[in-house]
Amino acid sequence: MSTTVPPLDIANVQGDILAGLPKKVQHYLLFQIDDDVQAFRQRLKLLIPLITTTPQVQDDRAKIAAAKKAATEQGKPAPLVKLSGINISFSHSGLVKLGITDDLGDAAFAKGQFADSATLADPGSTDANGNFVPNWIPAFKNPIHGVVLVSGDSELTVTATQAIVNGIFNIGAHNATMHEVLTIKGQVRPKDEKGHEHFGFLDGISQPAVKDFDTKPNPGQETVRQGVILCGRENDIVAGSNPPVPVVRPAWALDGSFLALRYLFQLVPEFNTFLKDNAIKASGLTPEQGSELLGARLVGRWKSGAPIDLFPLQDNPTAGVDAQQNNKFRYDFPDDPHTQDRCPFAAHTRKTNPRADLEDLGISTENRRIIRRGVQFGPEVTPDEAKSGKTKLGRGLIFAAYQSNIVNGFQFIQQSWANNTGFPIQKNPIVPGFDPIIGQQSNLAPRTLSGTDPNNQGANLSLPTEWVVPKGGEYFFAPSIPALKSKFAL
Ligand code: N7H
Repeated sequence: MSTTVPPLDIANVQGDILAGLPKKVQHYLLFQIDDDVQAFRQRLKLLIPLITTTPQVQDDRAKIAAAKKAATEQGKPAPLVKLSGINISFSHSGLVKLGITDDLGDAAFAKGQFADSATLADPGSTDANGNFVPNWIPAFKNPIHGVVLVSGDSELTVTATQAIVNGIFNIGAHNATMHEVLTIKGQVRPKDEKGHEHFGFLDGISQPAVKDFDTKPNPGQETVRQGVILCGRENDIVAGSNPPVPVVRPAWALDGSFLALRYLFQLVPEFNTFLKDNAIKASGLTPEQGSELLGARLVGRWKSGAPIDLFPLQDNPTAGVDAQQNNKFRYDFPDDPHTQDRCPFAAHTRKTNPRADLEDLGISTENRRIIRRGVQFGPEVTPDEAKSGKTKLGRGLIFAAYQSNIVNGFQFIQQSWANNTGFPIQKNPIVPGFDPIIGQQSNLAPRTLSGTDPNNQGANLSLPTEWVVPKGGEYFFAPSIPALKSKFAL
């Protein structure tokens, strides 16, 4: 890619990346391109005007905010603003199918997530030919060429919008240009659980701010240079290069971003039973409070979103939802430098964004940051599941994260941080252990982590089950609008 790039025009960037498609419901239409590739490319041309760009998302968000404000002034509940969004991304096998052979400069993307599943330590086994096969559902074991994201305020809106997409590509008709491998249907959880993932924790609180786009970062929110998320921009660098070397990419990759998609099931009743059976015992804590505290120490935040580095013993729901407070921490309190008194080293948020644990060693985490979108799928836990402690219905998180480099971002976080018992580094003699939420081993052997009991930090807690179960995924590239026009469509 040329070293002189024009300033960022956000109208070129698909809306989900920097701004996040607003959604109550989101469908991920995973597709294969049919053999008449030219016909597909002609049809893609018709889709491009419907793709939601970043300024359009900003407009939609402004409409939602205005409706909310007007309703509050009238003492009414905020109405649902009818809107929908569309984005599209392609996998490496999709590019090959389209005859696009340029090397996009990302080894994980080129390999595809199925082949990468052993690196991620997804549970699985070795087949007769000595190849690792993850325990994924069949749909993800065959090539997926791309994904269309369709989002909106309701199932009705999204289904209607998806029908338009289906019509453009003639899906299901005799002259189809693509076919559906699987549509994963996600939806935000109901009522008070809105914004909370299925274990019950408020999610999506900590995102990096992007330089010159998110111009008013919240206290504690780190700003990353644009090239950490967008290909071809400042600080889009080769994995592990020091001094940093810009990645060589084709010119058309500018302002695209890689999407790591994961279909993650969650064993919620089993997780809750574990918290109940292993409640932290301390004077003044009821068993319920002890299990809430254990949950908070596994995640790094209370269910309300309040970070335990700031509120180690008691939840603070007001701070949990307050963007002025809920990221104002670095795991480096002066009275508590680099210990796990307040937060276990292996807590999910500390593993996946260790803040001062690395920065105080002079190691920047900027190129490890990802922007997480994604949404919950599946029903609420039924009374029967809650009573038996056994999952009977599938539910979880459609994890979707953007970055300019999967090797630097998602893959590194999963492999070298979450699954690495020695991370965060230099905590001798303490071995932090696995990220209890997403840390994994392909043989499903029990995992341990330290520091969960604030009164007995040397003790290791053994985790008998992996409560997050990967059942599929793929790496995609979300091209810029100009690239879609010039390189992908006819
Ligand atoms: Fe995580 N959870 O409910 O426990 N995550 N995550 N995640 N996650 C975060 O800070 C969760 C997953 C990150 O900057 C919160 O926004 C669950 C994967 C990163 O402080 C909660 C699943 C990867 C952060 C959860 C899951 C990550 C983060 C706190 C799977 C990457 C920001 C809310 C089902 C490999 C950390 C917040 C920071 C936060 C949960 C998956 C990464 C509650 C249930 C696969 C970078």
